[in-house]
Amino acid sequence: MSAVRVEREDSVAVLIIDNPPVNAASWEVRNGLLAAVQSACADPALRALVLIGAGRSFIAGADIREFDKPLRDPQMPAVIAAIEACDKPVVAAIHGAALGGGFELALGCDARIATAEALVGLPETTLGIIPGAGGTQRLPRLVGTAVAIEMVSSARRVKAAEALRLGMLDAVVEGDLRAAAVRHAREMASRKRRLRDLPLPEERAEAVETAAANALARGKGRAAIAEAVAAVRDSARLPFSEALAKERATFQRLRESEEAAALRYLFFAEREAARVSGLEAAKPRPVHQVGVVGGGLMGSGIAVCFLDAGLPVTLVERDQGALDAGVERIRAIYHRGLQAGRLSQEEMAKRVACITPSLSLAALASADLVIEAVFEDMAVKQALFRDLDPLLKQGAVLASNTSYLNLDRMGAVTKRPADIVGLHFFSPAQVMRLLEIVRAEATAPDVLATALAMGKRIGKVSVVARVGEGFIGNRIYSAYRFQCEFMLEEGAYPEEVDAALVAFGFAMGPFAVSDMSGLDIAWATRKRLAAAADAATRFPEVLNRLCEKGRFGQKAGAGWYRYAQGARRGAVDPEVRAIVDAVSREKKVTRRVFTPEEIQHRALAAMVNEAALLLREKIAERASDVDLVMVNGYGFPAQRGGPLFWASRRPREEIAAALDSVAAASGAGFRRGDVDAVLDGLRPK
Ligand code: 3H9
Repeated sequence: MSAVRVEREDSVAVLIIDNPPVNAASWEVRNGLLAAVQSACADPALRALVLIGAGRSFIAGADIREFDKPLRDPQMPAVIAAIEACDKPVVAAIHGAALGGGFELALGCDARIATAEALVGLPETTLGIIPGAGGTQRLPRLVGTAVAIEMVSSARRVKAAEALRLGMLDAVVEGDLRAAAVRHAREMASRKRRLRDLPLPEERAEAVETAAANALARGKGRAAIAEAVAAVRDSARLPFSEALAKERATFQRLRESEEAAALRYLFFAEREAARVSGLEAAKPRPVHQVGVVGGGLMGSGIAVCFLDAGLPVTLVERDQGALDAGVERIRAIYHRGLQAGRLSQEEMAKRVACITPSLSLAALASADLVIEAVFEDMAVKQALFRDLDPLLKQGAVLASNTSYLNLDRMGAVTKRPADIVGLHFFSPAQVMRLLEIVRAEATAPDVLATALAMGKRIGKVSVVARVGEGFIGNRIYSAYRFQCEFMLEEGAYPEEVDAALVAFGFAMGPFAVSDMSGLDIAWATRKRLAAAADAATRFPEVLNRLCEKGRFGQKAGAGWYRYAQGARRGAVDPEVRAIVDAVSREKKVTRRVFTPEEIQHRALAAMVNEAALLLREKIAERASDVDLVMVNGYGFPAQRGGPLFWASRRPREEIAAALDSVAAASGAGFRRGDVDAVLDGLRPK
């Protein structure tokens, strides 16, 4: 079947784009559109055209799967040129998504009308590219340069009501979109309204400068943002055709970049992660009410995730003080949103009204999903599960937010181990995109399916892991941390390691992160692990020495760095250097200088090796799941695609050499993963 078919309504041709599931603008779509537009334009019996999508959207954008190879003609700009050359008005009828090339096609039409639930926007920068079919030139002619800069650089998806207010749409309609579009097309008679012919709206130069400066500050280090800002600004600096050609050339250049390849990989990795083996026939259980036990930082953030998705939340705490503090934390989160203009007073009141605070676990009797976010201790969690078991209704899903502990042991104290699942949120839960869903031995398929459906509903990137110390993320992060600390013993200093990893693209280095989260937690975990480990396993030493001196990080005013009262940025501390030097001496290591590149390769190779082990142990299902976890939960730079994607783009010998150094530093207990086999699966064919 053709991707574009034409139906006639008297003198109006309706071009229906039909390329399930989201009408991506593949070659078939572009080719079909071009032929249909040209033929309708040449038909003297026709007076106007309507473009509309079949299924659930208009056009979700270019077909990203085509981006790894040179694009085949006709391209979207040729389709738009044909629409502009046609002397009959063309109306875009938008429902669902009109994003990227889809919205650019709509901008190439003479009018845009949409349903109230439609979403429009130019999200290209999230894929490391800029719009390539005139979006950066036509959008400013409707909304002004400042707003266009904000939209293109933030990749924001705009709801119909706002799009109408801003002038991106001509009308928002209730009821039958197609009928309304045909009517609109008829009413246009033969009037054309090409956006390329419109002047840019008047605006203050200052507003444009501010928008550009904000966009560049937020998009620091991301090539696509700077290019997108420059392209939008060209709309005021260059003749239309020249700016259009320049935009296209930039789009093509960026499309071929490593950064764009990495971001495309992550786009598909997110969708792939939802396909979990063994769930083919599983149907999620309905969830209408959620319970959260524990109103601390984590619990309150988790509650906000569900409140934001329109689900009522019962929040349970042990005593009135803690309960009040939990509710207050939720209010504070919303208050910050209110101040930043992210939500209205009315919306805030509505969400807060959906919280039911309670001091009794019995208040969770009607909840469909209960998540515990209490102290990270097996005995505490088991006691809670024991108490909850007889109170929850049959079929309720009981989730733990544990980040390390063995979920099988938690489930074992209940009569409903099949209903137990891990929902590991990252702090702050309402902000971080990652959700590690942990599948215990006994977790029922429909319980796992429920967790995945919930993850999607609250807008998280969900990745399923099996039970194992630290699941996917914390286990890899811990291997990385160990390696960074081994490098200290061999000659590096914390600030050198941090600087090298920030230069790689991490927002913060591992030691700055450790100071922020607190060294005492890692210390306790290591003591527990060391007690169970064999003699061959090597543990780094410096952290222990710091903790023995009470240097627990920022909260203590000292950790890997020294902190002035209330400061969040630490200063290099000679005492830390002295401790590091002393540990090297005790271990009889001759200290040597590390280059930033060597630090990066060692630290990342440790991640890669641990990932290969996780895949062998089947704790992670696929390589791209691991990359998703590290990018969305641990600050790994998205433009590098994740540790495994990054390594798959480096020379084999380089990775092998880095792995040898990791092995040498890690001692006799080191286990090597099948790194090459894993990377082979990711290397470009
Ligand atoms: C662009 O347009 C550049 C231009 O400027 C260049 C000049 C023309 N391509 O997300 P879902 C697949 S760049 C190929 O689960 P939802 C997706 O992989 C593009 N495939 O559904 C999945 O496949 P599968 C700018 C695509 O309802 C299936 O469709 N546009 C594309 O949760 C369902 O997807 C964007 O960045 C695509 N463009 O969300 C928008 N899009 O079933 C990207 C989706 O095999 N898309 N697929 O796993 C989205 O944001 C969401 O898909 C959307 C629907 C909101 C539309």
